[in-house]
Amino acid sequence: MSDPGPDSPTAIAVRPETRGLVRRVEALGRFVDAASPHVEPADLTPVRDLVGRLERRLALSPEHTVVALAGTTGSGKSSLFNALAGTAASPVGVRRPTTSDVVAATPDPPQVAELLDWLDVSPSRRVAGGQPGIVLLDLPDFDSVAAQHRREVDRLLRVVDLVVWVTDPQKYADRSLHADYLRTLARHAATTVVAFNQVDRLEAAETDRCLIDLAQLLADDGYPRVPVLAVSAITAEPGTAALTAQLRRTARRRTAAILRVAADTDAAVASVRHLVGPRAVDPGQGRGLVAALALGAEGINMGTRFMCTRESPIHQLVKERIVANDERETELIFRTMRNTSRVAKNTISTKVVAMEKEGAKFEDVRELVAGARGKMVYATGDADEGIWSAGQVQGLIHDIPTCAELVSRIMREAEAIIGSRLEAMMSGARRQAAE
Ligand SMILES: Nc1nc2c(ncn2[C@@H]2O[C@H](COP(=O)(O)OP(=O)(O)OP(=O)(O)O)[C@@H](O)[C@H]2O)c(=O)[nH]1
Ligand SMILES: [Mg+2]
Repeated sequence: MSDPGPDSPTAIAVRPETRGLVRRVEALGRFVDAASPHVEPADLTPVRDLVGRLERRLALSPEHTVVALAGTTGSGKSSLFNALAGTAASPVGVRRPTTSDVVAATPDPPQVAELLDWLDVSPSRRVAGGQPGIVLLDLPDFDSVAAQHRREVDRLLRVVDLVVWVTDPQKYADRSLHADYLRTLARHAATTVVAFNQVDRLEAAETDRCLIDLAQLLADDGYPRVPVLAVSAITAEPGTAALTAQLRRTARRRTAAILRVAADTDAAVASVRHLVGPRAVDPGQGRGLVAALALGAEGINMGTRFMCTRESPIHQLVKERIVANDERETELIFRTMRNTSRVAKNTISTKVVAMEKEGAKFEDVRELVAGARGKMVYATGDADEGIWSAGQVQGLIHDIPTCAELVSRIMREAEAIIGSRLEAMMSGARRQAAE
């Protein structure tokens, strides 16, 4: 379970949960290499390209978040860009479409020059401005009369970390926005924000009605919990405060790039799954079930394993952390209180154990172990925010499948063990007895 070496293209000084992700992307690359002699090249090209892109993104300053302002022409992307960046770098126009080449704002463009080169932002269109940790992009419109605009938008939407869809009172139900973009990108819901712009043109009651309508459309598109922020790029009230705060939070968490890569990796794995035949026995899972049945149990406990499934409602980063952790990364807390509990090892659990050794009573650690703090781990994805549960089985967890895939895999493995390995042992024993 070692980090990639310093010469690896994915050698990045990042948080522990990213290790698992780096390994998954690298494994996907190895799969593509191994499969290429046996498969139509065209079947693998999209995944090969994706692996290259994901490795590059992880290597290029994943601590920065690339945020794209995207939307229909005239929704106010450039106006918002200027307001958020504190510049007038992106011309705002009355003749549509106005923006034809992407413009980028970040407080210190030379610091992220490589990232901007990779994004193919022309050096003459990089300006200083905006939030630390954010690379803000003003995109052309996707509904343009200029086909090149749409190609440019589609190219950038594949590589950015977070998309702010900018819409307005007239076009928020636009068919192309919902059918061509939002619905097809729903796997990136966790890294999507919607800015309902130009609310200065509406009465408060009208704004509320539109927001309810828009939230329903977004839920139908697969975005039931996406933040929808009412903003105005040109008037002080409500201004862009809500969007600025949202981007600040995004920059502070520094997780959008990781979440984005994780979602693309899941999609890539799903796209090549049909190329793989039934799997041989996976260490642990089917085996664990057979062993438990042999010992007299009626089933197996699958707490940590189900936490690490696609449907599990905990934060994607906690799932990535479980994949990255090995079996040694748990800890027993409350031993001294005769109420032992096994939890994921993190800064808090280590502190609690150290305090217990010094004779701490429950009162002394109460604040550290509070359930409310633990819940925050699952909500924010910050594995060090509190105490959270994980079993040693995490050492055997290497993926984030759907529950259906997981259960059928375990059953398949268990049946293979019982049907071939154990069955073969039986007949061997019977043969011996007959001799
Ligand atoms: N009232 C009002 N007008 C706005 C707002 N935001 C933008 N506008 C106006 O809407 C028009 C279009 O704004 P742009 O910022 O150029 O829109 P865009 O989305 O960048 O357009 P393209 O570059 O063509 O895709 C301009 O006339 C802006 O002044 C807003 O919040 N309120
Ligand atoms: Mg524009």
